[in-house]
Amino acid sequence: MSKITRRRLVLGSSTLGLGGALGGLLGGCELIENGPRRPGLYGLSDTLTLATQRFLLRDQPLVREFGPEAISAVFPTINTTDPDDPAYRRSKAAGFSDWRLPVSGLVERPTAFTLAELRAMPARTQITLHACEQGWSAIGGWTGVPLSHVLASVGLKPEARFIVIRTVDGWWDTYDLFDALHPQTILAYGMNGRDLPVAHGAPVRLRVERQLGYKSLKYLASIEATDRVDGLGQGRGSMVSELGFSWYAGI
Ligand SMILES: Nc1nc2c(c(=O)[nH]1)N[C@H]1C(S)=C(S)[C@@H](COP(=O)(O)O)O[C@H]1N2
Ligand SMILES: [Mo]
Repeated sequence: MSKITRRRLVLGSSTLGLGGALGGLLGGCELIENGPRRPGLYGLSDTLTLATQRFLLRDQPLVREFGPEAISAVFPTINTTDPDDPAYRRSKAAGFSDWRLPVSGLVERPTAFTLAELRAMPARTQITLHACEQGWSAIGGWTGVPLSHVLASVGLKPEARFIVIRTVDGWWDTYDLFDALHPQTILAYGMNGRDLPVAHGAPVRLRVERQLGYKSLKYLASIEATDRVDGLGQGRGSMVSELGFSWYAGI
């Protein structure tokens, strides 16, 4: 697993360099091989931004973690705060005991995990700064299982390059393995020492700490490993990219 990961990182960063920039200039604007695209100058600037960030962060440094005293008294909730979905409402009423998270696609052993199974996996707690593109930020403590652990437990196939995540409220986003396997990328079921509240994405949300808040999807419905994302939707890599946001929202 770690060998494959290293090879991918090297591959990823070399294709992202000059080749990516030139490709962008020539109008190809492919952010990563088989990855999302945006046309024209946006595509070019996406490519340069990602290439720069990936170079600077090539050793996968952790984002800053705070002590418990730094936790914000109020952590805003925005957009969906209680999904209006019959199956979700039923599951919520049952304390999410019937909830399942299918992990499928390019994996050896597709598995639908229960909340109890995720909780039984090695846990990580991190107190981090959440920055929303809408101009607010807050510090919260998140507990969950690293996505890398979940993917290792189902056996990510060598041809997998991206992780597609879909949510109960119809959001979807994609992550390349560089971000998906980052140690602070976790499937969080706890917040500030308690169960993750419904308003913050219960029973399980994603935390992708090195990107803006909109990449940290709430109300996870499924996880899928793929070798390309340029064929999904409009090829922009996520629901919010189709509304004009950048696929890569590194901070
Ligand atoms: N499924 C889903 N995930 C989501 C959203 C959403 O509306 N639905 N909003 C995003 C945005 S823009 C932000 S800033 C954070 C907000 O998380 P919070 O409500 O816990 O503060 O969740 C992100 N993930
Ligand atoms: Mo946000």
